[in-house]
Amino acid sequence: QIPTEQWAQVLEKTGGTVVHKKIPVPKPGPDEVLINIKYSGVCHTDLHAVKGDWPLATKIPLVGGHEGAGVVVARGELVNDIQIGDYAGIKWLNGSCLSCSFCRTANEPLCPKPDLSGYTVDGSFQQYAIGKAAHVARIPKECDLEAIAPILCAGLTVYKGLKESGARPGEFVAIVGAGGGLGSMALQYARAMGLHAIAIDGGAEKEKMCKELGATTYVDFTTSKNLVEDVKKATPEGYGPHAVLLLAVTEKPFQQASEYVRSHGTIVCVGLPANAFLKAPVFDTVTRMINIKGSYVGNRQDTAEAIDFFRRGLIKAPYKVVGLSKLQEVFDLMEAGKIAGRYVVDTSQ
Ligand code: 8ID
Ligand code: ZN
Repeated sequence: QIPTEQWAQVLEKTGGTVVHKKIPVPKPGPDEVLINIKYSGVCHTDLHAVKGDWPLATKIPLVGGHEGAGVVVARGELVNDIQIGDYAGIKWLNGSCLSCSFCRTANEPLCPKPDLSGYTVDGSFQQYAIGKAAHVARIPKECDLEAIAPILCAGLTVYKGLKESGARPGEFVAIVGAGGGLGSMALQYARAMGLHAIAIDGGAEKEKMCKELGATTYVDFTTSKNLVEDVKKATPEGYGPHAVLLLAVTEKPFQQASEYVRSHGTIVCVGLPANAFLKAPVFDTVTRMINIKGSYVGNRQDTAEAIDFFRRGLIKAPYKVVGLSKLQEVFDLMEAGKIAGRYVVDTSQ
């Protein structure tokens, strides 16, 4: 009962718009599963893929999307640890070689030969998507597929970023871009992990959402007269947050974070603004012992842990559902910075 044709959103030209059209349903290879995608989150990475603003080419034509939640409908002959009818998710890392020294040490996202969903292989903006069985997210049956979709990239990525920050319960973390998709998830994971979160973003709608999600303070980067002071003031003794999670899609906050991070604190870069560079004063970095690092999605264990926080009811970030046919409108809102939280597309519409 798997159809031969399906609806998908297809990018036919880098820098163009996506087209809602019918394409063939793919067939899984021996080590792959075919997932009937019910819902997919829309990540800013999908917009980077459309615009082609990263130093890494996408496949063309491309079906984007890497937060796809659905039901396994077919599997290759080598797959035996996931059953037809199981819930599963397509995440950014669609597959990796599993034999290099990165894969062997649970650093699969660093594999030099990765398959990236919705980037180098077709992703979840279609009704039937393929994933390597080793990598598809295992989703417990009690989870709601609509609500869990954004966990598959946004949730996983910020959970890993918070772990990489080394921040411990009771400490302070600044979330830069807190009103966006990753940011709204970061506020919920931070709270669940016992951290105090300082939210930084712009506008009243995002302020309201951030406070509802558990931020102790909101700093509006569009109106603050002195952002560095405002962030430091929000921490005990004014020494600044122990960690900074940079999720914004502009360069400026990446240059600014070293000015307010606490001495011996850690700046974790996650957002991927085009053509951006990091800059920090060497003197302060040395004498204040500042750590600056990157964090890139998460491995299979991080995925399982991030999903389990959700399963336990600890992660409730707002999202809006629209039909897959409306994807271009979601991209337009995202480009304008007008999305508080996440959009999820319903592939049946
Ligand atoms: O593994 C990774 N490292 C990873 C995984 C997933 C996504 C990285 N990303 C990258 C995306 O490619 C993108 O570059 O993280 C970035 C954020 O993705 P998103 O959360 O999906 O984007 P969004 O929903 O548009 O949110 C961005 C927020 O940043 C705010 C915006 O207002 C928006 O709410 N923002 C900006 I743009 N400039 C800001 C500033 N100067 C700012 N917030 C505070 N200060
Ligand atoms: Zn993503």
